[in-house]
Amino acid sequence: MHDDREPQYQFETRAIHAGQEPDPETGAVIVPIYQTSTYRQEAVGVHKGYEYSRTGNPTRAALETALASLEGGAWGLAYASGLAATANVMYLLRPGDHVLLSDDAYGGTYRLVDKVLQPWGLTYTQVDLTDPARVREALKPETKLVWVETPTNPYLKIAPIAELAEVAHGGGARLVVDNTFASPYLQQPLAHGADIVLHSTTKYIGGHSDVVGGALVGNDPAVREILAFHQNAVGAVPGPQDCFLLLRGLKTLAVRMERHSANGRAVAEFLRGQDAVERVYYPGLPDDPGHAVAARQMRDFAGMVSFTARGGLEAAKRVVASTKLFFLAESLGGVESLIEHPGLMTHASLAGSGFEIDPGLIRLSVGIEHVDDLIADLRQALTAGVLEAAAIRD
Ligand code: P1T
Repeated sequence: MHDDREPQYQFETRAIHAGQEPDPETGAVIVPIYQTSTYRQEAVGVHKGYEYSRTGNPTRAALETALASLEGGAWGLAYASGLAATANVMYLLRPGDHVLLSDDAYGGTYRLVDKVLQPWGLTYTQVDLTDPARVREALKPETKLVWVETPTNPYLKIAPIAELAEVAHGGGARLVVDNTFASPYLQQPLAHGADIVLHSTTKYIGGHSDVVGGALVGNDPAVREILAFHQNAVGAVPGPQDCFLLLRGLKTLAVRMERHSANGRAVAEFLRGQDAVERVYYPGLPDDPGHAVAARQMRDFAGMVSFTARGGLEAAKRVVASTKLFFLAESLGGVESLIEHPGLMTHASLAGSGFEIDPGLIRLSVGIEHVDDLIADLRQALTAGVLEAAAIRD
């Protein structure tokens, strides 16, 4: 739970200290990896607060406290993946309930709702969540959740969190904000009225592409009680080694996000000046449609940049195969730069949904390498990719 001693400290300090007191037994300054499945009891029910590691583990508890502190929430819960966290929220729903989902949502979130929960009795509507009026129109009496990513994956659209919270609450629904693309350093949705914040901690929070994890943070103790019950009852919990890696990642989150944001902006500006590029999506560009709202609710704009290559699918496939520093890979938010083709990779599950991704779209996760090297890599890949595609067409 949230540690009342921490709020006086700034984000950077809490990232290093919240929930991470030196080990009382040994003085170790880093929270140990409590690699244990169970805990000895003095007598039945007499113990030090831990019974079994699915229910609770001290390394996980430290991570949960730190995440709650960084999102400004009263509680945090950690999961084995972002989708495990998503599923855990969905267990709040019952057959017949309705969810409003972004028209631009992570493919795996869409797949869970469409392929797993819909057959089980959930209904959903996809809507442009950047426009609160559209959301108000789409609300039904049985709408229980409004599920928003901001920035969205992969078009980096920006939804106004405070306005959406008002609309959702007016309709008797909860607002869940997937904050994966911003990180708690850049955006804290609870402060704008969100009920639950979700993270794929696999991404910026872990920051080093070496762990898969998820998290939920909120304020309402009644919601925590149900979700913690689900966390234990369903069992998709992270192991202590993964929690250790996430705590380690958290300590440098602030400085990493500063560099991701600076590099992301420089890459977006570079791309915008290229003939081989048709359109750039980056909320940090002053003329981006989401810029004004993003500037209001985010500290900076992170390192995710999407763009369409001139020449459509063929050009995009060649560009993503031509970078050397940007690895062609799914996922995002690590220190190393990645490039991918959302239509064929991360969002392939949208095929047939009516919300398919533009086949010319390329998504970058701009890392924290030197920005000159990153731009040089993109320059050569664009030249190679778009020329090759043009040669094939001619
Ligand atoms: O991969 P997992 O930790 O289960 O998280 C799922 C998830 C949830 N929300 C958002 C916004 C995400 O981007 C993801 C995972 N996304 C990718 C793997 C990707 O490359 O987009």
